[in-house]
Amino acid sequence: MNSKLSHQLPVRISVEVQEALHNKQAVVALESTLITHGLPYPLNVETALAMEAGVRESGAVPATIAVLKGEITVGISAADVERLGSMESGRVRKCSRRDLPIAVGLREDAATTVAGTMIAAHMAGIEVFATGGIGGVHRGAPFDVSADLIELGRTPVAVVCSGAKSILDLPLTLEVLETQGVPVVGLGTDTLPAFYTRSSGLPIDVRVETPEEVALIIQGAQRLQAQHGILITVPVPAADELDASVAEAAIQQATADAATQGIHGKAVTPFVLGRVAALTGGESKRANTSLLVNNARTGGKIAVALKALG
Ligand code: PSU
Ligand code: MN
Repeated sequence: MNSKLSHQLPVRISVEVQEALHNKQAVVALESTLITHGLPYPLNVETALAMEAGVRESGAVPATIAVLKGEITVGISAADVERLGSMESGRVRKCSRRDLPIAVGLREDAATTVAGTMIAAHMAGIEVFATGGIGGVHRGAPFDVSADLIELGRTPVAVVCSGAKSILDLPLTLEVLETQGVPVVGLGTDTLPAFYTRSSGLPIDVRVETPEEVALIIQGAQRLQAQHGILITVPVPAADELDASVAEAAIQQATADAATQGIHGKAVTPFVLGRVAALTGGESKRANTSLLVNNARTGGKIAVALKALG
């Protein structure tokens, strides 16, 4: 039922996504680490499916990406979203660039991060990808730089997100994006959104007001044959924003807990996300799901506008 991208690449594209790409329809990639490591079950599955519906509302086709039995799969089924989402997160490999050969080689079921999803989206010919927050430079551990930032510097996909959680060092994260040559665009904002809250107060490269203007910037990169990504930031809808002091207190507590418990490497982000969710309860979940669905819808509008430019 799925068809292979080529005889060489271990990439499968669903029939719906293949047809959309073939017919030059707008397609939006969605990641799977937020399903396996970012949100608790069953909220993760509900949110992933609501994001797919959000992309469709804007007239685009969603392509949720994961590794299934060692094949990078672009456009996984709702049954696979449910299966991955209900697995214990410790049992699913979180795949950034360096993890993909392991998951593919050992024929694993695995989730793709922002970096992993960008790689797969680009292989499939998808130009726009929507998610919640990207990885960045960790607070107090400036050598822990997410591979997401490096991938943005080397893979031409536009990533729609609500900035990054302030579990990260946001000023250093912006510095690395600059070094990597990644434009940071604000759709309706002139500062970097801080995930739960609409603004970090940190200025970014440009503010635009419409998906059409974002599409023009993506087209600009394509005309330049740029080999890097673009970060499109969209603040959480105002009604669902978390109180900044509540978010900050939870983040400080969660970061301190990670340090005392000796959590490091790729386990840091999932640990801190889980602690923050536990400490802030329902409010953070509402902000989180609201911005995810809003970003999916916005990604759909941008992808449609990009196709309209021809
Ligand atoms: N930030 C969030 N939610 C998430 C992630 C980040 O608010 O689910 C996930 C994304 O998949 C991202 C990854 O690519 O964590 C970054 O992990 P690391 O810091 O290990 O690079
Ligand atoms: Mn990290």
